[in-house]
Amino acid sequence: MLKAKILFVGPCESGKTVLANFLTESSDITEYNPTQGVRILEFENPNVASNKGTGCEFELWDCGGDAKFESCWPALMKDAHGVVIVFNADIPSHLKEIEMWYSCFVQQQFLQDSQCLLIAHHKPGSGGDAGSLSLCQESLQILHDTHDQADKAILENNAEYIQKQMPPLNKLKLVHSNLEDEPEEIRMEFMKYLKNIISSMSESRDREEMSIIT
Ligand SMILES: Nc1nc2c(ncn2[C@@H]2O[C@H](COP(=O)(O)OP(=O)(O)OP(=O)(O)O)[C@@H](O)[C@H]2O)c(=O)[nH]1
Ligand SMILES: [Mg+2]
Repeated sequence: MLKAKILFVGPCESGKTVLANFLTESSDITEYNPTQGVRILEFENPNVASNKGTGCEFELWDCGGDAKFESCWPALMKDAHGVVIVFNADIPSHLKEIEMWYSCFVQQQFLQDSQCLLIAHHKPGSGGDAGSLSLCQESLQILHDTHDQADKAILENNAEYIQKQMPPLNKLKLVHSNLEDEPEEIRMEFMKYLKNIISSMSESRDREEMSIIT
């Protein structure tokens, strides 16, 4: 039985816990309760199997986004098979932060880009409330200060554009999640991602077996 460890990382309050609960059918949306360190959710999916047809188990590590947990990161990263970076597409500063998460959790761990998935999570009402408004004003100020094209795009909340402008992030798969309007879309995308992870794990296990007998 293959067992895959998948991390959910990204900025605070981006929706990691909500998404992790939704994808593992663990619990419904509640009021914000910052994840302290990590929560490990175990699940099996009958639709994802190895190339020999055996079942797979998953551990979804829902990591706290607060930088105060940085000292725990090495333990979280250890032996991870996949990294999902969740950010709130309506918060301009999140688009910049994803570079840091990618660098620490993917590049420095020598994971392949195919092992990483970017999720632009859309919360209902996000973008129109007072908090987002002040964030937009903040980035408007940055825009005035720097006249930078990238900041302009951040301000326009154009996740695709910004991703394309930020190599090496432009090689990553970017998907959108909107649990209110299109909940099945993200479930399907996540399933595809898990299947890819399992098939590369199966292949590397096969190679290992071959190398032993040859
Ligand atoms: N209704 C609704 N609320 C959401 C959704 N996504 C996030 N929220 C709200 O935003 C809050 C923060 O989301 P979390 O998933 O806890 O954020 P997080 O990324 O796990 O944050 P940390 O654990 O601090 O890193 C939630 O408690 C919800 O109140 C959504 O899709 N629908
Ligand atoms: Mg959380």
